[in-house]
Amino acid sequence: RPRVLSGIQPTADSFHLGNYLGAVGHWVALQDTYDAFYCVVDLHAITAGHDPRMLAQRSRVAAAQLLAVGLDPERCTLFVQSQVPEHAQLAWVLGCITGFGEAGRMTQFKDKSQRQGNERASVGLFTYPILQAADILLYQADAVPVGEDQRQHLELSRDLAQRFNTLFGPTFTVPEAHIVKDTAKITDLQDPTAKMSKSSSSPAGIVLLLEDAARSAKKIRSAVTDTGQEIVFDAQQKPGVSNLLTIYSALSGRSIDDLVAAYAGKGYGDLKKDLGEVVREFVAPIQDRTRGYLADPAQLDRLLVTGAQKARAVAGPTLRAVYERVGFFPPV
Ligand code: AQP
Repeated sequence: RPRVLSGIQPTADSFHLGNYLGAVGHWVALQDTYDAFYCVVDLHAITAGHDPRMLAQRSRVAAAQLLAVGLDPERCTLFVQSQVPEHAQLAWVLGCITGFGEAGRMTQFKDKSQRQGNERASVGLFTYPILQAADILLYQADAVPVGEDQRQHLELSRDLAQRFNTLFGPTFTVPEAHIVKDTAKITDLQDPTAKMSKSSSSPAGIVLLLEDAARSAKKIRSAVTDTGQEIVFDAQQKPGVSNLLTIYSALSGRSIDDLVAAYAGKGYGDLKKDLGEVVREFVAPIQDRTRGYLADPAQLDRLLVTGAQKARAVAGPTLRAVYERVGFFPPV
């Protein structure tokens, strides 16, 4: 079976709808057709400053949400990145074949370092995409399901795989991005041209899976919509309404055309009110199940250790091959 890998950062107390619709929702579907590896990338989560008292619990909450949305440890390998040391080990090697200028062209680094103030941005934030390449290449992933914001990082992973293979001999599968166009960029409710984002959206711009659904409904009611009154899908001219239609369609399974027809002659208020209800129905069972997994943290931690062991069984041989090719002693 072809292999898939993806990861999510435990940088907040909940995933948001962009994370779910752009990536995590697809992970669930891909479990059946791929040999699937999914990780909570806590090494990535310390690149922009973090609270050590919160990190382990956030990783647990992230894993619980992944299980709650439908990842099944019998059908996929779910683990926490820091429990698989091969990620950091391979990242070092890949960093040594990455150009400084090449890494400096990553737009996410430019945006985030600018927001933090260039002097304060860490070297870890700079090398983040190299660690991401290691995450992917260790598992010989064929496909990587991510949102549109990760496209450039995926290109770097492909370049590094090809470069390593050329320099040291065939070692890595060259991965493809798996980006589902319709939901690849869910936008901020308050700024519908920007992506919905944990770090840059205001609380009013972002709908969290684990927040009170009444709060989500309120945010949706206050979402910035466009001039005019007609409910039509036009991402250029009407990004606000189009974003709401995208979310509505993805969560309800109804097509955009069907929704546009159903709301003909109705106003933005109707659409927003109904979407609030759709979100409520969608998140209620996820919240219940997440609470269920978090009620037994020891069991959750055991499940993640088993996942890390399964992951290491694949990552270990890749790292061993890399060590041999570059001339290191074998890992012990
Ligand atoms: N708005 C989005 N639309 C579609 N997909 C999105 N993803 C993130 N935002 C959107 C996808 O979610 C996955 C997990 O990404 P991550 O752990 O890197 O999360 P993130 O990037 O920290 O999430 P944010 O909210 O975008 O935070 P910032 O802005 O801090 O980086 C990825 O596949 C991502 O594409």
